[in-house]
Amino acid sequence: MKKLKFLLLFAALLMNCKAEKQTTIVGVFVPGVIAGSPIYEMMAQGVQKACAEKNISVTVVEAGYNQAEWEPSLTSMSAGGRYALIVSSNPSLPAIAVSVSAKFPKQKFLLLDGELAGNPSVYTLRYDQYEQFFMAGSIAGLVTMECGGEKKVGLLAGQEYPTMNEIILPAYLEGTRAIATDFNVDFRVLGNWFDAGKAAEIAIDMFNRGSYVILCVAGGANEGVVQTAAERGTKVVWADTNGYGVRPGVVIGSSVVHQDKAAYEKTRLFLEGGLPFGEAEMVGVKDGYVEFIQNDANYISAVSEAVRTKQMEIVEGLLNNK
Ligand code: RBF
Repeated sequence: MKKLKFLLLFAALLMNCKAEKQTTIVGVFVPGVIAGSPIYEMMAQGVQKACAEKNISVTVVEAGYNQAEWEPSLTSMSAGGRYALIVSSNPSLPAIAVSVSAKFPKQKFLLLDGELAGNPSVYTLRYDQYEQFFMAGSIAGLVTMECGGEKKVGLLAGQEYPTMNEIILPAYLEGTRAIATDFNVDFRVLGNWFDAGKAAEIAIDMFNRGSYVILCVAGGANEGVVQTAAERGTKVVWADTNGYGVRPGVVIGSSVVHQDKAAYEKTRLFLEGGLPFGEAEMVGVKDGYVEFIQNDANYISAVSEAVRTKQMEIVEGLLNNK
């Protein structure tokens, strides 16, 4: 009898283990920290929403700002074989995932805001950031022209990376030149995604050297630029999420990507068995994933009607493929 009880207990334990192994878990790998970086916050929200609908648990791993630790951290996350899918975001992730994938080919990755085609373990979705930052440039140009300032706008980047140098900066410049052909961009690099104090110092210098508007793409450090602009009576263009509420009257543009929607839809597609691994997609304004937010009360009160009308024409031009 004692032996039977022991056997039953052992069998129950085994079944329990098996049940646990079969549970699907989705992992979110944050290359940085969520706080202050809405692009990561949107990713986590979208994945959580899709998984909640299917009763699937999600584990969020924040890998921190030391980029040398990202690959070892993603490797150990993959090595456990625990996650049916790992979701991450930023243009440096595809290369890291490829090298992890060589060691753990069964691990599947959904990578947002990055691009890689042809790896059977990786699906990527990026946004048309030419459109996103062209609209950021046009609003910066329009607001600068209206205040009668020098034809110069600022861009503060967390760091330099190919998408920044080859798409974001050129698109921003082109956007200003759609307003006046002799605009220039004062481009600065912070060197990290968190130091708001240093960002504020750089912003003071940029405003002193004639920029009236700064676009900030520096994650948690953006707050330093906003603070400086609020003190100086100058302006900020916000990227990725709706930033008008960050400092009403100071933020005069929000050029966003709907990464929450993309993360939700693609995670759901994965859970339904339909995510096309090996493919790389790009979505833009016409698809509804890139948008310049115009219907916000803080935009309407911060920006004149004349400027808003011109900006609307530019946005419509992109929608009509002009
Ligand atoms: N954007 C953020 O908002 N926060 C970050 O911590 C952050 N880290 C990044 C790290 C690397 C290596 C790269 C290439 C980009 C990073 N970005 C970050 C930028 C992000 O991918 C995107 O380009 C911008 O948010 C503009 O949409």
